[in-house]
Amino acid sequence: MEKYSFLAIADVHLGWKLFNMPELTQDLKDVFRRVVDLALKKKVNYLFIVGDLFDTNKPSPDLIKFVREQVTRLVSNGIVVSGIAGDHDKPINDSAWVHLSGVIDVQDASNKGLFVGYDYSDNSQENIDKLAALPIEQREKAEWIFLHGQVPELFMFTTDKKKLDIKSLDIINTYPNLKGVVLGDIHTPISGVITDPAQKTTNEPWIGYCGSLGVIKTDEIGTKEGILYWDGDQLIRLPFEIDRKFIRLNIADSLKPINWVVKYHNFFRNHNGKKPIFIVEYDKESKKLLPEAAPLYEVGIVKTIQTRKQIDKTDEVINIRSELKTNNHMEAALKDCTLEQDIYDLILSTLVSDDPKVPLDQFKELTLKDCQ
Ligand SMILES: [Mn+2]
Repeated sequence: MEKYSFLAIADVHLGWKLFNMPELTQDLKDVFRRVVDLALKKKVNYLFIVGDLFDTNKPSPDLIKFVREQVTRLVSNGIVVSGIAGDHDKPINDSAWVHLSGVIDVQDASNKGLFVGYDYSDNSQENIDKLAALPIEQREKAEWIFLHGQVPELFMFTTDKKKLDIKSLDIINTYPNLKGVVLGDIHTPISGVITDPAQKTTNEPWIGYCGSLGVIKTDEIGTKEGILYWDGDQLIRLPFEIDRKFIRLNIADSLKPINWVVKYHNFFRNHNGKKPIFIVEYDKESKKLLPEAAPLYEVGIVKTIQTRKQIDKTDEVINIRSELKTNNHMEAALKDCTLEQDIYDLILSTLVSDDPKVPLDQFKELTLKDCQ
């Protein structure tokens, strides 16, 4: 069979406004444009997008236009652009913006049946069932599976609706020619191989996450490993540096600010004119030192973040957005970022209440009583 090559990406989250900074929203578009540049340069046959290209399933017309333009750049050069929707840009009434922007279904990417993949579904078992129910002659042709969700063997904290029970598929026996399962959703590029200790097999398919390419959350700084690239023989990661520098500093143990300026004042010259982002962390005790960060505003964009000391752990930044998925996560996130019990109670009851007005009215009543 003729060889083919592809790039695979996921979790670009176009439209996401980290820290509400327009510069960072633009950065994500730059990331996608540079992926397209790379696909053209490598002359790959396919670009696969494994979900969450958009941050929401209602992207702005401007973003849709942008993606269409980039897809056209590839298609007019003979590159097939294919992929699936993720949980962020999941289909509404069976149609997802990623496809309406010109990204074709995975099943349609090859007429040889090489690729199988399904849009994210809030009932992820549905997609596993589809893979299990595929006729044997189609399973035998499949070389790559694309899915968006959470594989417990790779990621401990799965949520039920995203859980992908790949294990139940007995991939080695039921997809005999599979080279890999390419995943989206987890932003860290975790990967492994599918093995069956009970039997000797020569085929041990790869399984893993593309990983996000830009910075969607602050804990993604410095975790990038590049873009998945199948060159026809092997799967590797092509280096892909983000062109904006993110620098995390702790106000309590950092260098004197004057040194920061000396150290960083040249940064934007080397990063496409993009000012570095300084994430300045502080906690309850070191908050008073914050004014010392003032010189940083001259050389970059500064974002201050309060952290909380944890026993046996280094400081951890709590990202509320990613935690606000379930009530349990919500409680954990809230506990870590609210200092007062009554504020915690108020926010939590407002967030989980069907009618937020009720707890707010109660709170109003209570505080007015206290003030009298
Ligand atoms: Mn996702």
